[in-house]
Amino acid sequence: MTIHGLILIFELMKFSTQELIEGIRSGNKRLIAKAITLVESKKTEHRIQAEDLLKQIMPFTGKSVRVGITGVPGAGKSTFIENFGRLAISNGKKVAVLAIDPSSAINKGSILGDKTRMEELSKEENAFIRPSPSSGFLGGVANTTFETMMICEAAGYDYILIETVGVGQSEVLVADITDVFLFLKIIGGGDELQGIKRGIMEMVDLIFINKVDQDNLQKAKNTRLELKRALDFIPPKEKDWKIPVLLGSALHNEGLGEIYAKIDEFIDLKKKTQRFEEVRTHQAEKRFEYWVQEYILAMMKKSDSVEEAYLDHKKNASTMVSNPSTEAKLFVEKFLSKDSD
Ligand SMILES: Nc1nc2c(ncn2[C@@H]2O[C@H](COP(=O)(O)OP(=O)(O)OP(=O)(O)O)[C@@H](O)[C@H]2O)c(=O)[nH]1
Ligand SMILES: [Mg+2]
Repeated sequence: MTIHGLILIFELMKFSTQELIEGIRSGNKRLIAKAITLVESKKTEHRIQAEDLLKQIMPFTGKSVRVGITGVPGAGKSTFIENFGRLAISNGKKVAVLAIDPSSAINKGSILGDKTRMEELSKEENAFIRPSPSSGFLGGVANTTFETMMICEAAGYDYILIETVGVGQSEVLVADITDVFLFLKIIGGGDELQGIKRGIMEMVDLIFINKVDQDNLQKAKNTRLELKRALDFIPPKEKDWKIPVLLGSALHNEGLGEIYAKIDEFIDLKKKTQRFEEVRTHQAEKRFEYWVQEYILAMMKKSDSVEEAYLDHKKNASTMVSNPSTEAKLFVEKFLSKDSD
């Protein structure tokens, strides 16, 4: 075991589940951070404690507004979160900031710490920022972020702001754990570069064109017009909600009040139409289904012969000896079909 691993175990052993829960409930940031470290750990004994802790805090979760924020690198997501977070705090709210970074799972090391510095926000008593990268596989990253979010909710945070970091799957993962999905766009750069693919547009609830000032106001308005035209071809995600395209500057604190009001309006609408609960239920079911598959596979692979067969079938699929779906079916049927027992 590495020194870091030993320190982690020692650090976590110092706190009982009950102490951590009391710490979370009383808003003790040090203990909140410890609890998050616990749910992030992959060690079996930590996992057992984490699951016990999560079970006990579940009744206190669910009351926050979960906001996902996406946009190309440099679009201003962190700057937006810093100033939006401060605005929410000035309105009497508590704000937690998390990041989801599937690329750190793939490349291991991550520069997430740098990317989520948010100096002003971090000084606020009513803000909690968790920059630590999640490691593991793609679904696991989203799961860790979800469990971290549960801890923040039990600690009484009203807004959970989740920044997508890295490219690829992060939008889908964030959309699957949030209530409102905000897309930060910058002028120019071309639609392809800005990831305005249909897939992303279908997930978006609000668009903020960032870095708008007097010099580029006209260009920003043109961009808005183009976006609105593009949106006309996208089937509406929520009935009665026309995706707002707002202009402003995250850095200079312009337009953030409008976004704040729009998020409120959107959440109100979703609650009124029962969509709020409906979507959260669907998200939870999807997570459950995902984990059923993960655990079945993990349990099965505990047997050497199954692991061996798994690798054989996987190889047939990866070397294109056979169709991947066929190989998966053959593998599962070998061990789970009725005649195998
Ligand atoms: N002029 C101007 N600059 C901005 C604005 N918002 C952000 N920036 C600048 O744009 C740069 C990138 O901002 P970040 O907030 O780090 O962007 P990000 O989207 O979080 O970037 P990644 O985390 O790397 O994906 C920084 O230098 C910001 O100061 C704005 O409204 N106007
Ligand atoms: Mg950032």
